[in-house]
Parts: sequence; structure tokens; C-alpha cells
Amino acid sequence: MKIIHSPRHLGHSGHVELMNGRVVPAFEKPERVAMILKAIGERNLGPLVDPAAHGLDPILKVHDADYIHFLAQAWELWTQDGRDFPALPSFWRAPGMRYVEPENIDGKLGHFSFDAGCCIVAGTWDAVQAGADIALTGVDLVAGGEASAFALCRPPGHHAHQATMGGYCFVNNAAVAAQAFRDRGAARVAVLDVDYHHGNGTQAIFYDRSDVLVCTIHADPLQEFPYFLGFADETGAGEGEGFNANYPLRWGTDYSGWSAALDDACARIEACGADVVIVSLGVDTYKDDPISQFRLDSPDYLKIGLRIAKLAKPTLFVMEGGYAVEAIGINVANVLEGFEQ
Ligand code: SP5
Ligand code: ZN
Repeated sequence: MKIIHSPRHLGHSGHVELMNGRVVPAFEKPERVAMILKAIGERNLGPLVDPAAHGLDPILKVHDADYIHFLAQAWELWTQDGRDFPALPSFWRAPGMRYVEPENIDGKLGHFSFDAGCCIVAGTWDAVQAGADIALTGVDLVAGGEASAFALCRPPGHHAHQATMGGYCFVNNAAVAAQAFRDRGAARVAVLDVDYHHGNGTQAIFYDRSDVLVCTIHADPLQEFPYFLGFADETGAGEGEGFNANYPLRWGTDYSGWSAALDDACARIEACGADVVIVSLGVDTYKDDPISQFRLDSPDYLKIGLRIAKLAKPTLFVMEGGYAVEAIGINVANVLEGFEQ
């Protein structure tokens, strides 16, 4: 399976996040990709391929122009104010306040975010653009006849809404890829999101559409981030009714409970007749993930790959979360190896 990778993710580094009320080094760090590359090399998966530049147009099909313009200029505005440290939002609106983009960078950061998980540094926008190009190159490969591809995106994407960053995500790489498959002729696309956290951005982007089925298996939002979306009764709206499926699972869920949700999601994907599957691949379901509370173990990821392969559909894997750096490579490589068995 071709693996699309770019070193440009390295520009998004040295950043922080707000965790348990404290500013701490970001869990979403460059070492994650280094460990995945190491495991891929050791298992003879690959080859690695470079992304091709696709420009902003395919991004602007799922994100608002003012939001993308903000991402492109945020670091410049932040440093114009004389700040030489990473940019982090700290002000948000409450319901009832006005939805108007402020001129001030602190106002803009809050306007376009839903948490303090998206820190911006000098190289963030370049890394984010490279991530979208990685996903779009994956679409080119799969639409061009490859059975599968792995888009090794970093930063991740599935929490990003049309005009909102959050949860370490800026541009929703899986959503950009889903739209690109549609534009290249796929009648229906299925997104299977197996990250520990709800894929709130992907859900929101496609919520009223029947051409993109979104299935997400995640920690119950009553217990876990993103808290305010991802409940089982969110089934889609209007034309999209029946084309969103959420599988919220309680903290402590192990593979037996988790895989029952996977089986159900796979049955839905088969029933909807999707032409192509995008897997939002997070491995933060792992038992030793430092910010997560599921109990999957490394061999379980082989079974996940095998189950997805049984769908027998063209498949694009898009990297999302996973913060147990010592195991992330093993777990991701296991999914890919299980898929190819
Ligand atoms: C892509 C992705 O996986 N994003 C995840 C963002 C999660 N950010 C908030 C996590 C809050 C977890 N709180 C747990 C406290 C651990 N001591
Ligand atoms: Zn996650």
C-alpha cells in the first residue's frame, strides 16, 4: 500500500495545549509520525510517496473562505502584536452573542476555534496545507485504481468543522478527501471514523447530505471530549437523515465491545452501497494512550484492518489521533498489515 508522507509536518512543533487547566507540551507532536515511519520501514510496508500540490480549491469545498484566510494569516497577526511564542485562543462566545469575525487576533482565534487544543506556530499553516495535499494525493491514487492508500496526515483533521479548529485539527483532511472522491465521480463515499474521539467536524460537514455516510465509533461525549456532539440520536438531517451513525461507548470499552460497533458500522457501509471508504484512523483507542480511556491492545489493530478489508472496497486510510508514542507505530502498522492480509 502506498503511504503518502511529507516532512513538512515538522513545522508544526514546539506547541502547547491547555490540559486539565494547565498549559502543557502538546500531545500531538512530530514524534508520532517518526514512530509510524519507523514501524512502516521495519515491516516493509509502503512505498512512501510524496504528496502533489493541489492548492486551496479542494479545501475551500468543505471549509469557509474566511476561516482558511484566518489560518493562513494567524501567525503573522499574532507576531505583529509582538508575541514570539505559540498562539493559543482563550476567549469564546456564549450562545446569544454575535457571530461576527473580530479584527483582533485574540478575537479571531476564539471566533474560529472551540477549544485551546489548536496552537498555531510559524510552520503550522504549511504543515496543515501539506496534510491536505497528502489526503488529496491519496484520493488521486485510489481514484486512479489503487486498492488502498495511507495518507499519513499530521496534524489530524476530524475535529475541524467548516469554520472551526479544535482538538488538534485545522483542516479536515478526511472531509476534503471525501469531497474530492465525489468530485472525481464516486456516487457515495463512506467515512469510517475509528479514532477514540467523536469525529465532530466530519459529522457536521456532511450532516445534511446523503452522498457521504459518516460512521463514528468513539468515547461517550457525556464522559469525553468533544463533549457537545457525538450522541447516538444524531442520525443526520434533511436529505442526510439516516446517513450519520454514532457509536458512543463508555470508558473502559475493550475490543469485544468496540468490535461490535465496528461490525454494525461495516454493515451500514455495505448497505449504503458506498463506492469508496475513507478510514479516519486514530489509534488513541489503545489501552495505554495517555489521554484516552479505551482498552484496545496492539493485536486488536490487526483485526480492525482485517474487518475493514472484508468490505472489499477501495479504501483510503487518513491518519487522525493516537498519543502513546511508543506504540503508535506498531498499532498503525498492524491496521495496515491486517488490511493487506
Ligand atoms: C485528533 C484527536 O485525537 N484529538 C483529540 C483532542 C483531545 N483533546 C482533549 C482531551 C481531553 C482529555 N482529558 C483527559 C485528561 C487526561 N489526564
Ligand atoms: Zn482522538
